Amino acid sequence: FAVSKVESTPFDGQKPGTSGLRKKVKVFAQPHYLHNFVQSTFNALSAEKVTGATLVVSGDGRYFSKDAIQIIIKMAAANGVRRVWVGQNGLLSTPAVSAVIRERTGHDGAKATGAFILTASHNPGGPNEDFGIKYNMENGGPAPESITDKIYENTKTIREYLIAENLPNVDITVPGVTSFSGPEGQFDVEVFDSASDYVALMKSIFDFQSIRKLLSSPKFSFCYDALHGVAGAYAKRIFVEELGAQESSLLNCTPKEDFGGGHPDPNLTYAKELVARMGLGKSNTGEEPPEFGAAADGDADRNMILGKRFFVTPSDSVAIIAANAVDAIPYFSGGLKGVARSMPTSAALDVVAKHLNLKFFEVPTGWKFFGNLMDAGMCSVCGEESFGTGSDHIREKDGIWAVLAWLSILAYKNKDNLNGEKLVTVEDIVRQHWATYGRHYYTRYDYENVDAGAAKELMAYLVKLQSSLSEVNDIVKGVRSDISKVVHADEFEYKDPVDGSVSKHQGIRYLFEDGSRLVFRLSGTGSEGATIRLYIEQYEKDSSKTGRDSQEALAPLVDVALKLSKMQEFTGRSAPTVIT
Ligand code: VG1
Ligand code: CO
Repeated sequence: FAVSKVESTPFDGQKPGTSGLRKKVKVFAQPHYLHNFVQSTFNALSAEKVTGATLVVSGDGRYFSKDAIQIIIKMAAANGVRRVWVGQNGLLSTPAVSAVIRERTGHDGAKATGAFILTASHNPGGPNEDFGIKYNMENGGPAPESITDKIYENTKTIREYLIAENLPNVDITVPGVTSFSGPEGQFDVEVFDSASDYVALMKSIFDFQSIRKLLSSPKFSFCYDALHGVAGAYAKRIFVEELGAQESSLLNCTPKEDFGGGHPDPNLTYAKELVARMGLGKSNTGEEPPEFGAAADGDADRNMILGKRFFVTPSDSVAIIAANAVDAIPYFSGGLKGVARSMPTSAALDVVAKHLNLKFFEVPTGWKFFGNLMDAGMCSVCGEESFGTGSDHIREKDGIWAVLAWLSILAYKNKDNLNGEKLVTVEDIVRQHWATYGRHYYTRYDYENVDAGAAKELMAYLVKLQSSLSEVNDIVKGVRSDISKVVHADEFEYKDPVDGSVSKHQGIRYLFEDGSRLVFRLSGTGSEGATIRLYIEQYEKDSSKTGRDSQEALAPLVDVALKLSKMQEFTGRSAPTVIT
């Protein structure tokens, strides 16, 4: 093949957000748009990460992925990359990409040093919906801010990119190696099975034998909804082939370019079919729900865990996994190195860390901040309120891992009980946890697609307000006299304990005397307008009061949050788009 230099001019707004660059397909499909971003990424990396390197390129299979993969292959070849690895049909979940970077050895002994992951995660897909791209590093984790800032700077000044225009399209539907020869030598594209490296890793972490036993118990029943995302490519292999679950326990497990027209976001609003099957919400199916249900997002890094007629908040989920990991999961049998959560995630994990005397970290939103801690051996289990849970087995959150973790806990709690009267259920485990550690009532209000200017004004107002506690408390008292005092408010700032880098403006926090918290931040993953997220949390230690309905328990605090932020005044919205 030959290398062409193509002239180009910068596009506005190619700044990677919380998790890469996400835009409408129509934006990505413009001539040069994807090319500029990919070249800007190559230019942001050190030379040895490009020249002669091995890169992974794949994603959740959403619309435009196939075109994007061919473009990136041609640009990689032109930039001197030695090998590109592609999951069969271009499919690799985000956690599987992380695993492939860390674990896989190529047919010729090569190891990968980075990846382009093609996904917009939980955002809808299709010609009129979203596409996304992000770069992951040698450790298998998202590029740190130092790199994403550089990429953004490069996108603002780019004048040309390199591409092997006459390189033929590679057939990515069949595993195998295709070799080409270019001006600098050989270039290979290796297509491989999307699941095998990831499945092997899961088998090395969990006791599949005991999970298999649980799943085969007549008293246990299981259901998994991939929402037509890439998790489907793993669910069949792991849950059915390895663990013996019934094929009929899998919902929407055929990956689709448009996620069947749905919103591949595993929460009570969007995972409608699963929610109904689990006996939650209004659309009860009338049948006896399964004991356990779970869902994933488009790229399979998120998870929602449900019991029969019971929802586990993600903040509780990570705390419960941390509390049980050493007993229930062989990978952790030597103990946990530490635990971490993102700032808006509830403090349920903090309480576990204190009880178990574990190192604890609070980081800004987004998985990239956990990676440094893990690389330094300071953190084993971590999570976010946004349905993200994971561990140091890779450097991304991991949806299927979380399900296997819960199945392991259930298997452990029931190990002598599989023929007994009644199984210990998901709900039992959560209620037991609350009884021991107290309960963090928690909810998140999302105001999606708000006018960007209005959202900025609201945030600026809150930043200003935050500096005067007396003013804040006057407002709080005026709304509800039965709410405790705000004792601290700030804009969250994080200093990475490993490399000392500082991340500012990570959300505004109002901390109350009784441990309650209100957090406001702007989303960094949307593709249109702005999304305001309001996180509301209240701690209840008294075990006689941990069984309330959470929306009801939090109503007074919600009231305070909405008035404090003048939400309706700024946004014109009387209600959030989504409540989780
Ligand atoms: C959201 C979540 C955040 C998560 C991020 C990426 O970001 O709040 O916790 O890490 O999505 O998840 P934001 O900036 O919109 O609040 V995924 O599954 O979209 O890669
Ligand atoms: Co995701």
